[in-house]
Amino acid sequence: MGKAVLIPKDDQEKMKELFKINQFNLMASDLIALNRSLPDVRLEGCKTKVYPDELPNTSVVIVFHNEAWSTLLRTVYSVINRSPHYLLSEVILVDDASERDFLKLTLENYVKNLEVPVKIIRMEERSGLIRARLRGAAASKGQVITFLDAHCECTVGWLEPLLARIKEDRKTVVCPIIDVISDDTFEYMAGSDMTYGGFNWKLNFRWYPVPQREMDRRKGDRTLPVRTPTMAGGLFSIDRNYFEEIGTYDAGMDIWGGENLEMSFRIWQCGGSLEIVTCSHVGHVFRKATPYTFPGGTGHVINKNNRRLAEVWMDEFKDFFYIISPGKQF
Ligand code: LR7
Ligand code: MN
Repeated sequence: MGKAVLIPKDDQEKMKELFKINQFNLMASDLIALNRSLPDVRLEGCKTKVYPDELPNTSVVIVFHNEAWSTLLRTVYSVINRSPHYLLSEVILVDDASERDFLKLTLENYVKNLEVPVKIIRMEERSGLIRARLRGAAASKGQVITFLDAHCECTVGWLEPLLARIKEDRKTVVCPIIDVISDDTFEYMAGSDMTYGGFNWKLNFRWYPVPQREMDRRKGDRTLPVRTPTMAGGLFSIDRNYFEEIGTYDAGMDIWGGENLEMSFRIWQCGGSLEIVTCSHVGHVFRKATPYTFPGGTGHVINKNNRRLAEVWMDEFKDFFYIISPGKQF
């Protein structure tokens, strides 16, 4: 039921060692069932909503680099066990040149036995999450593409409200509420429907309180989707054709960072809108540090991605970015 795992005193040294591998408590994660149960954290008004039978189906694309076995498989199980199968076209795992043995043949053999087709695609070299997602999207067949990080857990009823909103308006790109899975105990904690996405002038994604005007527009009904300026980036569904119409991602972005705001600005500036569908809840393991290497250096990679974002979508507002991050011009 998403309860915290507490590690006995005697194992704490070992636990700390294992923490370094993924920057989360791997020992705790490995102790939890791959198909653990979770509480239903939805607003009461969401539990009785009825969605159309004829919803578009989706491919779920999950990219990973050196992900842990238990978090990756728990993500996959939560998708398979909590989605109506007629709405799931397939799950696509894109391996961004991981170096861990268990993610090779062992993984391939394991997913063959799952109830939904799971396809594994391997990047020839480390490409970063943006190009890995593009590869997954290109190989997918569903009418909608749903992206998830490799350490998520979908809760009951997560998928239908996302697909129903896209059916209503194919240019609406939708995110679930992102619940928090503790990096320390793997406890599942409901996220808030009162925060949405913004950014600061360093071009970092930030959460902000949903403004009153957005509450008024929904006449106070918190079960209705929230229009959000930006998204965190890892968890969203988009109509395949609309994704292609707006030019997909910027394939020139490397490794990690920037693509979340880039996609947000792209959507709003290409006739679409971005929403948080508050009846859909998906958990994510939030980490305090990054576990992997950034070829070329962390700062350099993120700055390069952010400059591309600023130059392409921000017109004269890019100056605010360059003022606050001096010395980062081309
Ligand atoms: O080189 C890489 N190759 C990869 O395949 C680096 C990462 N990845 C994979 C990785 O294994 C993971 O599955 O990409 C996915 C995202 O990487 P994380 O988990 O390190 O990212 P994050 O959760 O710290 O960061 C958020 O911002 C990123 C900016 O590039 C991405 O948009 C992430 O998807 C995004 N995660 C979320 O939105 C979850 C909520 C976090 C918040 C706020
Ligand atoms: Mn993540």
